[in-house]
Amino acid sequence: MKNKTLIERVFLAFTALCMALPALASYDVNIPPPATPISAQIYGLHMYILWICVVIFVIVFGAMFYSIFKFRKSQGAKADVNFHESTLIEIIWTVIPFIILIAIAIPAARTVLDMKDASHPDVTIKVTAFQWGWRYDYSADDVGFYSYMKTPWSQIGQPGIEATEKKNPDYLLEVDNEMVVPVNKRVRLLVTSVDVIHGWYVPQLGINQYGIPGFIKDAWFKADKTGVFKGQCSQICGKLHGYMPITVRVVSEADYAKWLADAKTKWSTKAAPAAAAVPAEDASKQYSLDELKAMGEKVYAANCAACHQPNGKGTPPAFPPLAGSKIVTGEAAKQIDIVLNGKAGTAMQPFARLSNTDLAAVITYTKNAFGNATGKAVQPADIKAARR
Ligand code: HEC
Ligand SMILES: [Cu+2]
Repeated sequence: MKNKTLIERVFLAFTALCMALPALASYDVNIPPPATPISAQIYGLHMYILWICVVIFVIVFGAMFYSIFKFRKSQGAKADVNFHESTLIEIIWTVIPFIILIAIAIPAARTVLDMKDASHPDVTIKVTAFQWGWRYDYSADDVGFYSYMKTPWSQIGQPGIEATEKKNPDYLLEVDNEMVVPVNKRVRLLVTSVDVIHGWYVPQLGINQYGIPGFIKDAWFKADKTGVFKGQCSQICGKLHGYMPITVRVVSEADYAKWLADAKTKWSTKAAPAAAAVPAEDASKQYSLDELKAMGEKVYAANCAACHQPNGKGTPPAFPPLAGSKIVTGEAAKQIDIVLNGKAGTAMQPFARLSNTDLAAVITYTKNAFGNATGKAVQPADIKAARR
């Protein structure tokens, strides 16, 4: 390195940069293409202000480098021009930035006002954030459902547990139940939270709205093309903040009607919540302890491990361990009650949406895993009997 000339060094740096470029190729440089008039406005503002910055940059740095180069000491330049306390210059450098700021403030204010005008919605969806997922309520249609990340832990891994599966293309951005909305309709979101502050953020729809416990904030969008738009929680909301993705599917009006009809059969909020979502199954079937344990392990990994951990040790005090838990090792009725109905005011939500078989399996699994050796099984019929 010692005897390299400046040219050689520049050449080396340039070569190294070129070699790094292919790694960058999979990243987009700009913000994603807008899908709503508001996000188009935001995109336009972003480009407009970027160009203002570019012009300022070129002028300021141009003048600076020109001066440094042209009037350098070795060329005999002397710092003998004094414009200290020049009224003219002070007026110029106050007025020009003032004009630039006004030129930015006017379109920015217009966009903010448009963003906040959630009036005359065609569809209203209540968005409830929680640790860690989302609930979408289409209240006018009596439809409500949860939306969770679908990426399995086997692709993510855990501290001390290696990921065993290859990552999907939509790794960490895939959800089980998408928010579905019709194209070219005004969709109003009422965003809130039941625990800590979350952020419902879908860049292409131009929305980044806090969900704040005890408050309802609104936001709106009108997608002008069909497609799938993805986002994530934008507020650091705790341990699994990175695992609460958002997917919005914009479909034609006909497809929306079809989806809504189907959603009403699956996720009606009019029917008793426990009875609403139970998948078809034979609840009178008897399983062996081993069958239940094997099925339950999968149900546990998909639904419970995020909070109670794959090893059942939880993360106390937020999430209690199931290993050695009195409720888990004790009589089945109490345990069925908390898993089926949840515990109000805590992150332990009702799991009534799972089938009787899945619930029997996961309860049996936790009774016989993590060192809990009860040897006891719970059958689907027990769950069915316990449903309110
Ligand atoms: C979003 C986080 C979360 C998920 C997912 C979750 N739990 Fe819980 N669970 C909790 C919290 C928090 C509590 C403590 C509630 C309380 O304060 O009593 C709890 C408590 C429990 C208890 C009582 C434990 C005790 O000793 O008090 C059982 C049993 C239980 N959960 C089972 C399950 C099962 C089975 C699943 C999966 C079907 C599951 N949980 C999924 C958060 C969760
Ligand atoms: Cu969050």
